[in-house]
Amino acid sequence: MKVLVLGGDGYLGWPTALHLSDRGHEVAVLDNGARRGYDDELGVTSLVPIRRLDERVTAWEEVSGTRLGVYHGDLLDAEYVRATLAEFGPDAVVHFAEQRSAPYSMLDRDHATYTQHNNVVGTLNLLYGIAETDPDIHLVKLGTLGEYGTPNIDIEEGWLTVEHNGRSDRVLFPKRPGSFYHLSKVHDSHNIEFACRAWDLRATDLNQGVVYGHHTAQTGCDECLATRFDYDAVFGTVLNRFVVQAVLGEPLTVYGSGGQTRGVIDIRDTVECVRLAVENPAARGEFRVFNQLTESFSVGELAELVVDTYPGTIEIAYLDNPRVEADQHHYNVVSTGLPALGLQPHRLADTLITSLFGLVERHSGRVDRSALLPTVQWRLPGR
Ligand code: NAD
Ligand code: USQ
Repeated sequence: MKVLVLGGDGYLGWPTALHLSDRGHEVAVLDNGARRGYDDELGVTSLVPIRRLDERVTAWEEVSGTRLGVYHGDLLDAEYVRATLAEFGPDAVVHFAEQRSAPYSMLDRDHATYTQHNNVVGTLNLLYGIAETDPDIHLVKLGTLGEYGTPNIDIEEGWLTVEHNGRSDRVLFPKRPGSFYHLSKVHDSHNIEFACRAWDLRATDLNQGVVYGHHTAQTGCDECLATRFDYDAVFGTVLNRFVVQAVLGEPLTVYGSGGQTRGVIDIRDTVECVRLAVENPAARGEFRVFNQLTESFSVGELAELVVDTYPGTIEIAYLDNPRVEADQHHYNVVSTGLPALGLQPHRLADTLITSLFGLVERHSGRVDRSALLPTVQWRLPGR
């Protein structure tokens, strides 16, 4: 298949492009470099050094004998999006190309509006581009589990059958997310569902949990193929941060009581889930939703797991929660679609032991300790 990976220079987009290429698909990546720009803006950098996109592509060609297509461009440029789709002619578009940090979106008004504009308008441009060039293209869109929030009922796979006043309907699962970033994903989901209904497009929304890990079978082939690994309080995800804190002997920063529970997934399972979705497309007119997680843990349990597995003494610091989120709640997520397609998950405890501690130890000299503590507050100052 021909697959265009949007956001193909990012943490997940790059390994996914390699995974799909390794499976024999003809792959091109598109990126506007925004993620490298956030590093400059925030004064932080990936723990693991990463190469420029063109260097990565050359390294993959040397390793695999396969050349990826490269498009340097912005989803906010609608004509560019349409022309790229027309030129490359993909069977599937995998869409990772969004601002993906919740704290970044909560920095201030400018960052909230940037996030929603970038994500929602970029996805709208893509929907129009697909509808105008080839409505048969399968859109595989990265959503997020956090779209649902933490409702006091089980979280179904995208849709919910509701009975009300003696009548019944199948509706999109009600959403109550916890940041302007997560809200941008909700808006995307509604826009995509409408485009499937109105224009007969085909789409899969992958509501993914928090990703951890670094190596995949392909990125591990050569250091030039490494993907980024963020540990700072704005872009670092919780488990990756705890591993860095453990190796540096810093206390693990649990926000609040640590009872907040999240679905998580190993990066190797992320790339495999995307492959499964691409190779088993949604039907025309179908808005298909998969909940993409393999295990669930409370933040406190994640911290305890790191304490128990790291060969050294580690403290846990329970910080006042800078976010507005429930830390005692029901959490039971239905996830049957991806296992039904054949997903064989990796387990967290094995990943920690076998790769993450060693990875961080090798690069610990690059850590900026001042970037570890959270500074972004969800509540407005003085309120
Ligand atoms: P990332 O920031 O590392 O990668 C996103 C890439 O998209 C970056 O390279 C960036 O430059 C590019 N991009 C952003 N806006 C663009 C635009 N307008 N035009 C072109 N390119 C643009 O993020 P990631 O961690 O790889 O996440 C990828 C996707 O997966 C995101 O949509 C995110 O919401 C979703 N997701 C991530 C996680 C996680 O834990 N990392 C979990 C669930 C869902
Ligand atoms: N947390 C801590 N300590 C930390 C960092 C985080 O206790 O040092 C807590 C947060 O309060 C939150 C949980 O850990 O309750 C997860 O936080 P996170 O920063 O790892 O993840 P989140 O902000 O939810 O965002 C990440 C990705 C995002 C993706 C999302 C999946 O950055 O792109 O959409 O995970 S989900 O959470 O399922 O929506």
